[in-house]
Amino acid sequence: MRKRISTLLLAGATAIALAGCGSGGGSDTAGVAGVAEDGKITMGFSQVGAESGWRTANTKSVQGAAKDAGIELKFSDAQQKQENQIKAIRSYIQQKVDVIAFSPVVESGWDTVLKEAKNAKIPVVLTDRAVDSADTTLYKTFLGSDFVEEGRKAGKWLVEQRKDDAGPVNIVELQGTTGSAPANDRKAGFAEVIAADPKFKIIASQTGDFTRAKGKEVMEAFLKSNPDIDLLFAHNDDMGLGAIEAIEGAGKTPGKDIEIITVDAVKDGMQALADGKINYIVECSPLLGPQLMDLAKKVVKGEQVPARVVTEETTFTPEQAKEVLSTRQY
Ligand code: GYE
Repeated sequence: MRKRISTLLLAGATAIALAGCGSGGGSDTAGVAGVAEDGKITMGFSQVGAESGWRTANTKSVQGAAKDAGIELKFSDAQQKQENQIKAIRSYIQQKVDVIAFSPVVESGWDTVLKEAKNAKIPVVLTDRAVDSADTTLYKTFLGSDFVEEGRKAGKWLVEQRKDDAGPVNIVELQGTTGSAPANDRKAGFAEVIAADPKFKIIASQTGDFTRAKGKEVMEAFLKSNPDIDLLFAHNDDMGLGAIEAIEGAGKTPGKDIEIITVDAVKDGMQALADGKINYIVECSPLLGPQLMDLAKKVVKGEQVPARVVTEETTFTPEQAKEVLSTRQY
């Protein structure tokens, strides 16, 4: 028996060495035996939370793709708290996973824990959101959307729609989670484009933390203090959907009295777009799982990967939403 275990362990060690991977496999004997037989990779994944429809779809995509790729996934939900993500990453380092993937809730404050992963020779893949670390050797690659471009697309639609309008166009903005890459970048991209004409005025801008409840609450406050809102730019569908409730509650018609642009294009958002309550949606795809698993396999093998992998995305008008709604995956 002892001989069998040591043979398995040795075979495991060989498999790991052949794969060019310095770290171990699973944390128990079964995991090690798995490495021995089929070179099974263990990934530690720290998810932001479950704040939106986008996030739920992203979690499903990651979990499904890990299964399909034969990768053992250790998954944790940080409930939108950076300290929870740091704890999860430290625990993955301790468990000697083969690769760590995470979607950083905010951009700053990651250097220390990323250095710990690097010292333990565990490669890190950023997915969905970026970090602002000056040292880009702290992670192997970053897979996700171009959020600045998403903000620009929202701005371009608005500029085009209102080109014959003398203005002013009073805009309120529901920002995503404070300090997160999508909130920072969508805000910047949108502001850059609408700066072309001073008739566009952002009269209020606050975080709704990417949730429906917060989006509703902040929109209610906006409506109370600003009688003349022409348009809402919400950094995701969920906040826009919460805002729709607030607008209806105030006796106004969303999509008409107050136009709405959102980002994501999850099913509920697309339904509201088809119903005319939202006017335009910039797509942001949560289906990152399969690409993430491909990248993870490559970095574990020590293969070269591009420093940045950008997701392909489109935009939707109400007519386009009606066409694709029935086949929307998420
Ligand atoms: O837009 C939002 C989610 O990071 C792209 O996070 C993601 C964003 C997405 O909560 O709905």
